[in-house]
Amino acid sequence: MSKLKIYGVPRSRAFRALWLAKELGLDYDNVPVDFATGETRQPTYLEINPNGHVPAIDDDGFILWESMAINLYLAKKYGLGTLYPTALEGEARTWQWSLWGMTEIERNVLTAMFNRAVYPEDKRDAAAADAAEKELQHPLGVLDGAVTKTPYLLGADFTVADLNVAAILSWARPARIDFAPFPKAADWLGRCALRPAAKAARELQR
Ligand SMILES: N[C@@H](CCC(=O)N[C@@H](CS)C(=O)NCC(=O)O)C(=O)O
Repeated sequence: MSKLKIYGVPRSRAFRALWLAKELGLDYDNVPVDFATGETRQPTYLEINPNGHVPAIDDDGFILWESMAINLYLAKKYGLGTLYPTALEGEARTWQWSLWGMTEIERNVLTAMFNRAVYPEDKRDAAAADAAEKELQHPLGVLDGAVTKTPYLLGADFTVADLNVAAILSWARPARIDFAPFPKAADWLGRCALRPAAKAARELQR
């Protein structure tokens, strides 16, 4: 049995898997494949993920890519009954929120972040960032409503559904998304981000 490998530098979407690995107390090796140097497009890495993206994992010979698939797999395998629900409905809700994060939130948070914090100042498009933030108003309202009813997305306890959405929204701070209209979502995001495993994963980004 070989140790779990998580491919991708911690400042990439590999952060999501690293945070989860820390929540689950997994013994893993982080292979710091860097998206910024073209390493993700090298033939050796393309054998792991033909898309040329990180993260990917190698779990004792089982190779998997796509950050949400990775987290759902790891949580179900190593956190069933804790971070991953046992009931079919809870599992479906976990998929719902994870897919929602990817389809309703991720692109617009990234657009805002790139145009407010990442691109060189002369390449930033303030209008694109503002439009992306505007698009986020409705889904962030949905999130706010969900965590008004219960402390976490699936109920009383933190699960991988929270982790997956909160990891995507970890870009909201550099993206300077205004959470004032969404106080419950802001509080929920703060609680997720303050978890020791989240802090430990952020430490890896330094
Ligand atoms: N949908 C994919 C997106 C992965 C992705 O685009 N990763 C970026 C880093 S955060 C990457 O590897 N970029 C390098 C490249 O495309 O060459 C996932 O969630 O895993």
